[in-house]
Amino acid sequence: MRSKVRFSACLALVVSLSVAISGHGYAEEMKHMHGGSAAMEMHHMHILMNHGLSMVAEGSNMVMLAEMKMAPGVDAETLQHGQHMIKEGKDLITRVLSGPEMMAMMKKHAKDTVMDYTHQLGEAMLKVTDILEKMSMEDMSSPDMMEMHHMHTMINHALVMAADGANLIMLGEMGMAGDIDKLSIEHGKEMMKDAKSMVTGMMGSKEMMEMHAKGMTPDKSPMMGMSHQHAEASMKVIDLLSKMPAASSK
Ligand SMILES: [Cu+2]
Repeated sequence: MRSKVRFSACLALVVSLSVAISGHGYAEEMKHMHGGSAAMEMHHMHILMNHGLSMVAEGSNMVMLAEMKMAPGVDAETLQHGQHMIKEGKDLITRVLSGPEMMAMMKKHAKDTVMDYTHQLGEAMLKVTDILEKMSMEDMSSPDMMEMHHMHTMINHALVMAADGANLIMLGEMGMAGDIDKLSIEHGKEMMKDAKSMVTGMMGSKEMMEMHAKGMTPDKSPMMGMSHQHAEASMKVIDLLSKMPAASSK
C-alpha cells in the first residue's frame, strides 16, 4: 500500500516535471492543433493591428474632446495624449505589416489568402488613420461643427467595437476553451453588427440630412467632405473585419 502511494507521488512528480520542461513541446502541439503555425501567427498579427486601430480611434476622440475646450485644466494634456495615441497606433499597424516577423512569414506564405486579407485590412486601417490625422479638429465654433465631431466620435467608437468584436471571434475560433468559445463568437458577431449599424445610422440620420439641406453637402463643406470620407473608410475596415478568415484557415 505504502509503495503504491510512493509510486503515485513519484509519478506525479515526473509528470509535473516533464510538463514544466516541455513548454516548448506544448507550443508545438498547439501549432499542430491549429493546422500549422501560419494561420495562428497571422491572427496574432490581426490582434495587434486591431489594437493599433483602437488606439488611433481613441486618440482621435481624445483630440476632439480636447478641442471642444470644455476643461481648460486638462485639455492640453488630453490633446497631447490623443495625438500620441494616434501616432503610436499607426506605428504599431505599420510595424506589424512590414516588420521582420511579417517579412519572415512572407517568404513562405506570400500567396496564402490570409496574407492577402491581412494586407488589405492593414491598408484600410492606415487609410482611416490618414484621414483622422488630416482632419482638423480645431474648429468647434458652430453647432454644426460640434455635431459633426460628435458623429466622428461615434464612428470612431464603431471602429473600436468592430476591432473588439473581431478579437472575440478570433479568440472563440481558436477553440481553446470549450463551451465558452461559442459565446465569444456570438458576442463578437453582435458587436460587428452593431458597429455597422452605428455608422449607417449616423450617416443617414435626420441631423445629417438637415445639415445637407442647409447646404453643408460633402462637396461644399470641407468638414462634411471629411466626415463622409471618414465614414466610408471606417465602413471599409469594419466590413473587412467582419470577413476575417477563421482562425483555422490558411
Ligand atoms: Cu453628411
